[in-house]
Amino acid sequence: MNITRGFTGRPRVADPGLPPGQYDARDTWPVLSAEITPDLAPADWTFRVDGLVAQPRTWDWDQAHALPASAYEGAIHCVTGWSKFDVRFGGVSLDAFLDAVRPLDTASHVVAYAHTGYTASLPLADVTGGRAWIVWDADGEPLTPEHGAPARLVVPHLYFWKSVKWVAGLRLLDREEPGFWETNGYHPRGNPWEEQRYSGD
Ligand SMILES: Nc1nc2c(c(=O)[nH]1)N[C@H]1C(S)=C(S)[C@@H](COP(=O)(O)O)O[C@H]1N2
Ligand SMILES: [Mo]
Repeated sequence: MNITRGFTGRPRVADPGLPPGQYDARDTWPVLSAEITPDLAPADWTFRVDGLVAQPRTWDWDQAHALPASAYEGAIHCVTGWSKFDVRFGGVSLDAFLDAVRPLDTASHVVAYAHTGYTASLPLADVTGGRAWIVWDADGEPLTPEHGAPARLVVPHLYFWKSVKWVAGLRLLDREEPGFWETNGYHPRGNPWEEQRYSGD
């Protein structure tokens, strides 16, 4: 007799992929937005990189899509506790944009900002070296508006509040300039593996 087991997914206990204090959101993808979801068409989307760079630049939708395609497949971790595994985000590596503007040696931090005004602060080193993306697809489909369409930042090795939806640009700075959640007591870096949730963690 054949016994068909239900799909059980990944183990619930002591999952090495799960950072401390996180749980597996499984098939759900919660939406966390401080703003009203904007109605932002690809034709209205632009992405600018400026501040401490040799050559500030703005890309439109077609120009951004002309850069080499790059994908991230793996987990994301929200500071409220959920983690989501095996998400595939398609877009362009942030390195492609940064290489074009040539960051100055004095640049140490970035503020990533949205077309809606939301901001997040990150060390520059966390968005270089193939660890950050501007993405427009999730699991092979265009991002939905509530998840950041037409394009969002994804910095999966940090808590997901750094991954600005409806992303409009990055400003390179020589100091940390706290963004929306960092101003409200959250950690300047936000490494989930070290459980850097709040300032001082
Ligand atoms: N513009 C914008 N980006 C944002 C947020 C936000 O409120 N506004 N929330 C952040 C937080 S706290 C998380 S966990 C993720 C949530 O992304 P999701 O709604 O696609 O799951 O987006 C991040 N990026
Ligand atoms: Mo979050």
